[in-house]
Amino acid sequence: MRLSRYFMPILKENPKEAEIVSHRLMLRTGMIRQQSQGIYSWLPLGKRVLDKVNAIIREEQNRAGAIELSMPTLQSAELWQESGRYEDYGKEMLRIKDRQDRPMLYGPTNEEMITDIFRSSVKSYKSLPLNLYHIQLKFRDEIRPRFGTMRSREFLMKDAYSFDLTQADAIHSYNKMFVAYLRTFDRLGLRAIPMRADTGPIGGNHSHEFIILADTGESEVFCHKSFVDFDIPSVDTEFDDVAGLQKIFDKWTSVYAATSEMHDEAAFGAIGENDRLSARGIEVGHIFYFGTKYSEPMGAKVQGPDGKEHLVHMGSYGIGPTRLVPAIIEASHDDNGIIWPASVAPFDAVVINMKAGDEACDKACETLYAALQAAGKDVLYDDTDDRAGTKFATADLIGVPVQIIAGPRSVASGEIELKDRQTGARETMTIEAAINKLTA
Ligand code: P5A
Repeated sequence: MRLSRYFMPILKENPKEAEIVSHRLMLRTGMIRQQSQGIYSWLPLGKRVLDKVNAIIREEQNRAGAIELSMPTLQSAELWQESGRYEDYGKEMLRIKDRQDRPMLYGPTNEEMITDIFRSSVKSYKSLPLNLYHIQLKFRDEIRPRFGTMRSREFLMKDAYSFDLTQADAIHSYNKMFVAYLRTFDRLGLRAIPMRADTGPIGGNHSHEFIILADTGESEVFCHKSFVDFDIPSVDTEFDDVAGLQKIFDKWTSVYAATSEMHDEAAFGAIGENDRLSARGIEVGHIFYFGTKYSEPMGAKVQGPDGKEHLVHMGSYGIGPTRLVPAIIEASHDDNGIIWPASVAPFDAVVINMKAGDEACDKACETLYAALQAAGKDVLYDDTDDRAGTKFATADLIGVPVQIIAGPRSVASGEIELKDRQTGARETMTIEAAINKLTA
């Protein structure tokens, strides 16, 4: 992508309305734009990051055996009247009428809709286990939307829904998502701690929130420090291995970790003083097992091996991609801007032409740009006629992991400079060596 043709509306000043660093940086880099309270557009730079986050979520959901579909944002109130949640959900639900005066709503979650899809076509235990998910916009009319897309009214959610014949099978489905979440957050460069959590309007009594520790987090959390050393399940994890997954779950829940709603002061106090961590955190995921809470009122049953009808046991599993993007920034930035983990960086590298219009600089940059693109890399080419200082500041601000700096002096001797955004380390090398290094 040539910066001269791109749409990346960088702000020179720090936006006043932004209270936390991620919100400030997302506005300054032109990743997002507020359209009305708690409702955001994702501009091209932000959209690139969001897509990369979603791709990782999707890969790990698929690996765990979940199957992607797509459900609408608008739902009929009827389904929610069936489950009994239409009244219960309160003011957070945006209620709308269509032209025939039929009550509709903008979905805050999809338990009812997926249960309806399930009951309409699954009749036998032989189709189980089943886990269906989508990545779709939700709307919750939060009293206090704030911190940009961290807590917005319209937001993206990956929501998965599992269906099983028995409670034991449903726990295995829960453990699959638990493990998939550990892997997902790790690949996003985050250390997420699963914590016993309250279930609120979703329901059930077996639930974990996945929390990223951050001073700006909205939740108050309490846990044992040892989480930092726990191993992330490997890519070869066998998701059908019931005992194996249970072992991972048991390990990750073997020490104290709870959100404030579930906090047990006595259990926490029993931990040695040096091992106690009382901190703030950002909830990036939340998983629930709620048994037959929806299958019962909505009549979602399958025929079991005994020939009898059984209500299915369900769970639901959420991740907030539009919250994850600011959470990653909270965890990874410095005074100059964002430091993206390579896995979600909007571009793998930025080529900085220090003197656009200079024949040798242009030629060196075009060579680098073409070679890296041909190797499948996402490259931003700063071919604008801005001053070099502005270009460096922009490159640092948007946090692309590798900067390739081509100035007249180095290019004259066939060389460029590579700068690592995270460490600040610089290396001078030939253009060819740089291409080899970055495409290896
Ligand atoms: C689980 C999937 C649910 O809604 N039903 C389907 C269950 N869970 S939840 O905890 O309420 O939400 C799941 C995740 O969505 C993100 N999230 C938000 N992100 C941004 N702005 C919001 N207002 C918001 N509300 C929820 C969180 O990451 C949460 O863990």
